[in-house]
Amino acid sequence: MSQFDLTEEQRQIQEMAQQFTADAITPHAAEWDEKHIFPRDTIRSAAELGFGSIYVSEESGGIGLGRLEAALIMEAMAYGCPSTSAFISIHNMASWMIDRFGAQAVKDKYLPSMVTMERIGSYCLTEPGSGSDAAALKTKAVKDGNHYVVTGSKAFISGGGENEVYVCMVRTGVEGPKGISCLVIEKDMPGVSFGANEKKLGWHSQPTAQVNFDSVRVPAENLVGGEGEGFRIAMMGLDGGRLNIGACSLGGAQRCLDEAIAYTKERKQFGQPIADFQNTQFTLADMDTDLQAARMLLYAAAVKVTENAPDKTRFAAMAKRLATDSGSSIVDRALQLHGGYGYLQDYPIERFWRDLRVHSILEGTNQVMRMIVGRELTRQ
Ligand code: FAD
Ligand code: 2MC
Repeated sequence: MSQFDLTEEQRQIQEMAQQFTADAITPHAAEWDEKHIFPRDTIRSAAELGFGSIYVSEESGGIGLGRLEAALIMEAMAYGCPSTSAFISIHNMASWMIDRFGAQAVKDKYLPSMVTMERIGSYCLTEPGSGSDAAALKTKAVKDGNHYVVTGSKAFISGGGENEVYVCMVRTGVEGPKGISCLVIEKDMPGVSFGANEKKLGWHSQPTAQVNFDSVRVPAENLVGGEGEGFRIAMMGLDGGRLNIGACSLGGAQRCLDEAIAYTKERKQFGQPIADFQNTQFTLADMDTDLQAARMLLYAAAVKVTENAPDKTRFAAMAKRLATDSGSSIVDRALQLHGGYGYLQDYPIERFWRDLRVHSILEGTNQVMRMIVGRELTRQ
């Protein structure tokens, strides 16, 4: 085995995720997209394989794997449906934050049902007035005896209205990142309400909605980490989340590359398969090169996050930026190679084109990724 190969165990994990995707995701993904079906049963089956708690520790009931293994699983599931894979990634991020930073009481309360995905977790950072400038968030949590009283709104929440558990970044102190804490809020707590399901370009297999808190009384034991630690916890969650979003772009791009190879070998124009034109071969060659390069960087970044390397955040940001930009560009080229048919729902390309577009925006826009990298490179 060379230094750059996956281990035997990693290959087995990858193959298991590929098999699950072929059986349970790929045959249904177009229908989920078209009819906006949220596939809760399939998501639960993914959890039976441990995919709801990939890097939750074994002590807490998770499967305790590293971030490269998580990326392999997300990439494999995204080959069938990037939207569903990314949804499961967000749940993993929220669960990990509770496991890694929560006291035993909050872990005991939420993790057993989150590991099985009987209860699904959302990650709530963005607000109507604060997206990229996440540390400007305003949702307030005021201590009142053994409770926090929470008031405010979270925007664009994946799983909003469907999920049971909301891992929320709230303000308990001063302005800026140091006044932010992380609090677990339940769907059914009095004062929690949801906006309408947003109408989106893609990601149709999962809901996105605003989450509103009107004087919600949350037990103080639901605090994850200490007061004022929420921003750092949120950012550490995103180091892994960004890898997974990048991996979802890789999986989607690989699928579209495979579809493009098959299609261009089949489709004939000017009396020959379009795969025989040099333009087609050069396009396919560049698509594969871009995909492999992005994959290598992402796998390297994943190992750095697992090992808590000092440059892990920069690498996760670079990998997310490259994998999501390359992924969308690869899918766009696959669509072009399909000609007019690529634009039709009869072929899967247009769904991947729509689903991958948002990966350059969420979990930090690709401009924010460049900001993270650039700041670190020029730090004194
Ligand atoms: P803005 O921050 O207003 O940015 C607008 C533009 O300005 C962007 O191009 C941005 O790159 C650019 N910009 C901003 N600041 C700078 C700067 N300093 N330098 C250069 N350019 C800059 N959030 C959650 O918390 N949880 C979720 O589950 C979640 N799910 C989502 C699901 C979907 C489908 C979508 C679309 C979003 C989701 N989000 C979620 C929110 C997402 O993280 C934000 O949309 C994203 O972080 C960008 O914030 P914004 O939309 O407010 O854009
Ligand atoms: N790990 C650990 N600590 C971190 C960290 C990380 N990855 N990133 C920042 N911190 C710490 C940082 O060290 C600092 O602490 P200290 O003051 O003790 O040194 C503190 O957090 C504040 O950091 P910054 O000074 O860098 O904070 P700033 O306000 O400048 O913002 C920025 C940083 C722009 C990177 C952050 O606001 C950001 O990531 N914005 C994008 C928001 C985002 O990604 N949203 C995604 C929402 S989730 C989603 O979309 C889903 C689909 C789920």
